[in-house]
Amino acid sequence: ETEIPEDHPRYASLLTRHRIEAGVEKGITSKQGLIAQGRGEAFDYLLGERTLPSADAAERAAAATLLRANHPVLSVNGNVAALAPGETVELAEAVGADIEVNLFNHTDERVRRIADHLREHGADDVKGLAADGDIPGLDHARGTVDADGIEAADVVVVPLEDGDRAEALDAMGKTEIVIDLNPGSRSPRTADIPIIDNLIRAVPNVTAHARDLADASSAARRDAIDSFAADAALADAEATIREGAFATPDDEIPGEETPG
Ligand code: PTJ
Repeated sequence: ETEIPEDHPRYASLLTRHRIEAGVEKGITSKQGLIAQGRGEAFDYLLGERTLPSADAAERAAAATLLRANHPVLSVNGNVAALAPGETVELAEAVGADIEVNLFNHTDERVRRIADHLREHGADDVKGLAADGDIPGLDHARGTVDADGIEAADVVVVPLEDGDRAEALDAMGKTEIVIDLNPGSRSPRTADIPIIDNLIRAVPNVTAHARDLADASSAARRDAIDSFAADAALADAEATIREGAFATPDDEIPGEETPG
């Protein structure tokens, strides 16, 4: 194993890759997850590998929405488990949410491994193993959830979700918070609160906002939700990509160098 020097310009990106690779080796992340990560990285590069102010506003709105929810659930797949297991557990604790393993390429074996991995990172109860509920409109493999988990939830956080499931969850009337680096993807476009940011930065920032808002007035929590506009946030991320993609060295975006 090569140690990545912390001052390497692409330190965060290389660390992220290493975590995904380790996830595949442990049987937590699917091989498709490697491809998904590559796609995400390309968008992160174009966004400047930072949390846009519009994404920060989405993260604050997400925190307020989770605090207000009766039954919030954080959905975890193979990429989330590899990239941010401890951070996901912390967010669940900060907002009083359930954690449910819900996979695109479902195997019982991987659900169990991810649940174990989350418990190793401090989760005490992990849902997704009962598989006694469903999302109407999806075939069995894609639509299986826990009856007392995602099926019963009023607010769901679905990071890196596929478009069909995002739409089916929306049709069930759930308030959806989607974390996805691609502002053109169907899932964030379906979401009530699209967070166009890297999962690695987004999850801890939602937790930080939740801790801040937990001590704030109910008016402050309401304002975090009311002042957020999903369409404007998506448009801002898209404009940032279009304008910043091939910026001149004068307004160079961070993380310009290629790995190696
Ligand atoms: O573990 P499973 O079986 O549930 O599978 C999970 C993946 C992610 C492999 C599966 O859902 C999948 O194939 O997803 P897609 O269709 O490739 O979509 C992944 C989306 O997440 C893309 O829009 C990427 O831009 C985005 N993405 C990838 N990595 C990150 C990300 N968004 C935020 N943070 C990331 N680190």
